[in-house]
Amino acid sequence: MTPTPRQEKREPEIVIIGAGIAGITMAYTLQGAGYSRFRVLEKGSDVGGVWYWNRYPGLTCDVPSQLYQFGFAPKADWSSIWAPGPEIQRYHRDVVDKFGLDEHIQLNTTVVSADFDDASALWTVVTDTGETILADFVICATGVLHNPAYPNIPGLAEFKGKVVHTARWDESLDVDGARIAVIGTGSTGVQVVSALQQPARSLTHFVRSPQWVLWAPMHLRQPKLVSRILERSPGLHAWIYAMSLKASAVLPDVILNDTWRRRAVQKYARLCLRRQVQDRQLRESLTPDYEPLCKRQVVSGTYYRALRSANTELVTTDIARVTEEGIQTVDGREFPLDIIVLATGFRAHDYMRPMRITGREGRQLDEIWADGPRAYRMTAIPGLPNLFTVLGPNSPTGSISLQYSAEVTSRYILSWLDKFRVGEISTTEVTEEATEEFNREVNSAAKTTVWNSGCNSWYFTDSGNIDLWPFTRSKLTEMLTQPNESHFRVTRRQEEREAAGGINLASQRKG
Ligand code: N01
Repeated sequence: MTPTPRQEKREPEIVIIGAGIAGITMAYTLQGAGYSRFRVLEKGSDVGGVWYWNRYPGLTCDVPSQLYQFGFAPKADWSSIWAPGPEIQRYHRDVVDKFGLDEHIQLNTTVVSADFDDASALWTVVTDTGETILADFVICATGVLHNPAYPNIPGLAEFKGKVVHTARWDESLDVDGARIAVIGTGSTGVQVVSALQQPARSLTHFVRSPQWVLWAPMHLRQPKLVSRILERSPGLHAWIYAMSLKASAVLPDVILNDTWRRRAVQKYARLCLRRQVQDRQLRESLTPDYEPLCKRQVVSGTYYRALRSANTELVTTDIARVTEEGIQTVDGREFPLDIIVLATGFRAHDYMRPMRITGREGRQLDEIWADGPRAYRMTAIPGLPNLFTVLGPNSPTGSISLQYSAEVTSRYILSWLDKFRVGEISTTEVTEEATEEFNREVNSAAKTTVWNSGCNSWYFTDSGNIDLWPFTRSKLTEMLTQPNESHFRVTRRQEEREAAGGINLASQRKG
């Protein structure tokens, strides 16, 4: 037998950043594997991530709730087939309570920086509360749709009324009888227009690029009988969840392959517009100049109806400026307003920003990502040892269940942590070559997807890459089942210890 160097066995200190879908999943996975030395730092005053931050009127999940839930925490009694935002937010809180994860979660805590020390192989995480935490591993679960994008429209700051971004909704805002403008027509814009049309005195929807909108009965309730049956039969519930996941494989298929299935969905999108908008001029204004499914598909049962209402106007002329009184378009038209709602989306590729991350040999994340975000299999970044992301770059937003993806990624990260726990490794860092190869494969596969069929969308990074998962769910599972050590630079603990001359692992509280 080859003698192995003496290695210390101990549980790693872990910091998870973010308590949304990804952070909760990671925390649940660690707890289930018997880890206890982990902390989840969350900048919001509750868990839930996007479901905590987004509270705009009309917020609904356009993915059926029996699918949009954690595999480890099935909820039998969703109120609706497509549950409203507040119910989904409550679900995340309930999951945290149910599994006793709260003791690990520190709310109202923004991470300012994370620095890796080469000598000790430890991360130093600094928060805005003045705390300094030493950790063996940092797991960034900071989400994709996290930083709101504010448009650069001249005069916006001078507007005398109220300006609100949908991702930072002001719950004290009185919309009843107000003259409201909504800018933007993604999934959010369409939902908020549908919700504000009735209470508003007038509603003007400013649309720069119209979207295809698939009709679905979004207000359909989940029958009480179904809830009771699912509650009493967990086995059946688990089976239905598994079947729903399996059936959702149709989505990547439609995205990746130009088959009759894709064409059928596209035909349905065109039919929805033709059937619901009889007015020829309005229909023309609402007709996108790109293929259905090119952007993140919008689903709504009420948007076209809201636009047909007497108090609502669609404006596709470009906005010239915002004045003190309202919006002026480039043709000189003035729209007097009380409220401007910015449904202008997110800086989707900012991920962990604005926190400052410094990796091996002082390498900054901004430097590593100078040409846009890139990771190995959504989770590892060259230059950043012992740091992983859950729902990081190339996550399958819009094609595969995010919860499923977070669960698979968390288990993958756990495999690395286990290697640390048993003393097999001290640090692990993905190689530049493996990351490059993965990204080459992604970029090549993304070229032939429907996302690349001729539209602009938040899927594209500034360098023109599509920051999504252009493969199937089985490929995702396969890539994240077992770490491939040949894709990583691994160091052993004894070597590190000797280099550092011994380290003290205690978390420190400053001030
Ligand atoms: O943001 P978006 P979103 N002047 O980026 C327009 C998820 N989501 O918040 O296309 C005028 O899609 C911009 O116009 P254009 C889902 O993944 C899920 O709606 O750039 N307009 C566009 O119309 C979704 O994809 C649910 O020409 C400006 C809009 O703003 C993602 O969130 C619900 C502008 C932005 O659309 C983001 O959706 C809601 C300007 N200066 C959201 N700047 C579920 O139900 C931007 N726009 C699960």
